[in-house]
Amino acid sequence: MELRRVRLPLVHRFRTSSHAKRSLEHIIVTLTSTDGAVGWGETASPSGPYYSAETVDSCWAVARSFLAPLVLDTGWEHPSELAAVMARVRGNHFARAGFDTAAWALWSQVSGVPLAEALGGDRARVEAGVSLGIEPTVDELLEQVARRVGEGYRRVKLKIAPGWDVTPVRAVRTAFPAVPLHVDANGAYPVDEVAVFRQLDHLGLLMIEQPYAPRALVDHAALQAVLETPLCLDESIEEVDDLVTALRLRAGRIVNIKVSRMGGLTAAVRAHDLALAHGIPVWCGGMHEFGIGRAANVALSSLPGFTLPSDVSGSAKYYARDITTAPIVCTDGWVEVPTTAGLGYTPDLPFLTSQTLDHHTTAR
Ligand code: OSB
Ligand code: MG
Repeated sequence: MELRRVRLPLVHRFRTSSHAKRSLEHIIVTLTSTDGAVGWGETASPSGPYYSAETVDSCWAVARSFLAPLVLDTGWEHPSELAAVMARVRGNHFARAGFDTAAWALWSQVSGVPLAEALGGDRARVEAGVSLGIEPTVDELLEQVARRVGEGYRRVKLKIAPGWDVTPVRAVRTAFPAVPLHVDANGAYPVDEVAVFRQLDHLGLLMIEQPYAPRALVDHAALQAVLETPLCLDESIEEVDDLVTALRLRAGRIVNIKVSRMGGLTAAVRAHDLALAHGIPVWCGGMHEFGIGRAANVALSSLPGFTLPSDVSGSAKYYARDITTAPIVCTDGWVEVPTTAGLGYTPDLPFLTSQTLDHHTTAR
């Protein structure tokens, strides 16, 4: 097992309600079986604890001290068995996701089936949306939207925050009346804020993502009851059990499923299955993944319940050069699902090595 801390510069600064970033550091997990088969996974935690409690340092520490020995000492036939053992570690979903995705990549490689098929996917290509950060001015935001719509992206998501909401969103809606549009607050609003959402309710949005703090499920349910626009939960859904609670409370009508936030593909597929059984549409969210995590997101998005465009933009939206030999490419708003065994993308080892800040190897 190898763990690498890898840094890539972002082509464009990305600001959310909580913070801004210019480069990202993710952990790349490699699992090599005794007969030489290889599976790659990605832990895509942000550096700081603003999206969730995890950080790249916490992931690195938990991966080295707890997950690496646990994974290496576990014999497994199917990745879901490994996920069940890793669940002994509470929380730390981003850290677990790197190992879980590497196990799925290894398993699909050894089984000779594409990862998407191994997960239950049945689409040849997936619809891509794009997530746009908070810009210094409305004009700069309009430029970003024009550029991405021009590239063919099939849905645009705008980050909002108190003080940057109705005005920029209305400006985008006016300039692009037909573009499927949604907003994401990353939980930045106090639970007594309703007026802003009533105004956004008139702008023909596909959804309003995570208006309130993650645990405020009762408040999300109260807001959903007075809005036409569906609420979408992101940060609130870390466990499949959180989805059970949210469904029972009617806290939202759409779910963003993230591989990282759920702790891997195993849990992401379970959340998908539960949402599908309840008639709740889902889409795949992103954490600005490098090529390895991005490939896992594409595979997941091919499952039947992913009926809304996912945040699976091409690598070029974030990185001048990705860590895979071929970047993920979005053409006219679609990303092809690989048909070869395993992940379908190969790491570019020399480039990966050149971007690696720290490296840890363990073997049994
Ligand atoms: O809320 O979806 C989010 C990025 C970092 C943290 C949280 C979020 C995001 C994104 C980026 O919106 C989506 C992507 O990877 O393209
Ligand atoms: Mg979100």
